[in-house]
Amino acid sequence: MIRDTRIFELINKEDRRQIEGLELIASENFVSDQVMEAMGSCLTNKYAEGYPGKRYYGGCQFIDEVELLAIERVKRLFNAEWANVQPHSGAQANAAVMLALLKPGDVFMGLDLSHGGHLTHGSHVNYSGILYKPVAYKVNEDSALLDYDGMEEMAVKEKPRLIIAGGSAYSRDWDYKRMREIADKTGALLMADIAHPAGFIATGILNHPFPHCHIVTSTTHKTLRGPRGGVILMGSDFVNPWGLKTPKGNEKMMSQILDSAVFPGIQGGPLEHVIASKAVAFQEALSDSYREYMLQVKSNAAVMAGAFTEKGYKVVSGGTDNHSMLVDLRTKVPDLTGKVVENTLVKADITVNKNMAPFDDRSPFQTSAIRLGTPAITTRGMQEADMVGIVDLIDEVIMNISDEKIIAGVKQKVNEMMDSFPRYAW
Ligand code: DSN
Repeated sequence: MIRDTRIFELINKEDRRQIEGLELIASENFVSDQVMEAMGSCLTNKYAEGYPGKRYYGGCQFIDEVELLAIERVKRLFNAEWANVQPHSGAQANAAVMLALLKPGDVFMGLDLSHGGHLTHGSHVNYSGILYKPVAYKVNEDSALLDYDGMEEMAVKEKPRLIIAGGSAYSRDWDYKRMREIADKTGALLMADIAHPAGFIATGILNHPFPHCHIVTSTTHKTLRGPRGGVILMGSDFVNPWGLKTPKGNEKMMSQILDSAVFPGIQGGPLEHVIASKAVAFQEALSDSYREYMLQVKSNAAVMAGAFTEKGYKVVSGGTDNHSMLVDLRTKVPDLTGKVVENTLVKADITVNKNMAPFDDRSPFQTSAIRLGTPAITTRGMQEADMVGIVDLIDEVIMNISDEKIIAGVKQKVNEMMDSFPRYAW
């Protein structure tokens, strides 16, 4: 066989980029060797359409055990009564829930994308906004905190079938209890998309969506530190009190309706190598050391947000409860866009992403803010004192945005610093 040198050359380059750089994208992390090993295993060769014990292919005896282990572990991790570990991603998990709960044209509510929501929570360019009728609740203009009163008013008026809690750029905790009250008052179902704070929820550091949310979706690769993928979970609401039906018209348990929505509803064969890798990550997340890691992620983020504030930047909502923060550039450097800052930081081997600030006057392609997070650098062993140095380096780049010499100097400092923090040190 001819070795595909080109692809492996590119993989090696990406490997170096990850090792030498400062990874501050809030949704990224570094998996353990065993998570990686399971993902790169022979399980990728196996077709297993269906569910354990009910497959459309022979030879699934070991695959079944793997999937059952993943289900059992994730249920334990989140105190769930039911789980589906097959969604290929968080977007797929959300698509399956919507297919199960909504009919085309049904109204649902999610957090406005430009206020920290997610594409799959009703963006007009996403299936969620194309097939269904989204209405978006927002954050308060002054505090940048969720406006629960506004959400309630909107729910009473719009009568959504589904309300989604969760987002991609909201650094505060969620009041699931209040949202369930709103959902109950207006006859809606409540789903939490915990893709970002999943690790905090699993370890009891932030509010738990159960028993308040009917359904929970998550990715497995952000704070949870597993392979790229998604899950759907349910607490004790799986008995289908709403009379929802499968596409064949059968009224079944919610768990059966959601299973059918994942397969055959929106997916074919599950990625069993990824499911095995998820199982490994869930086991790791059940350990005491993972809880210590999550506490360090939170503490690092708080110190980083404080350091940005010290330097005269506006941190949206004044800080963070979780692993992420939005830095609004308009107070300190009003002429610089998130796009320019993101691109310039890349030259210094510092990776962040441009992000809209709530009530942003710039487009999503330019933006007035950058989003940063601490999960990946905490996995590399960085602590509070390192956060102050990182903010100094970011500020040096931003304040010298056109000075290639200074930016090259920062890159060298970043590379030297990261040399002391091995990627797989744990
Ligand atoms: N969840 C998004 C992020 O936070 O980066 C990607 O979909």
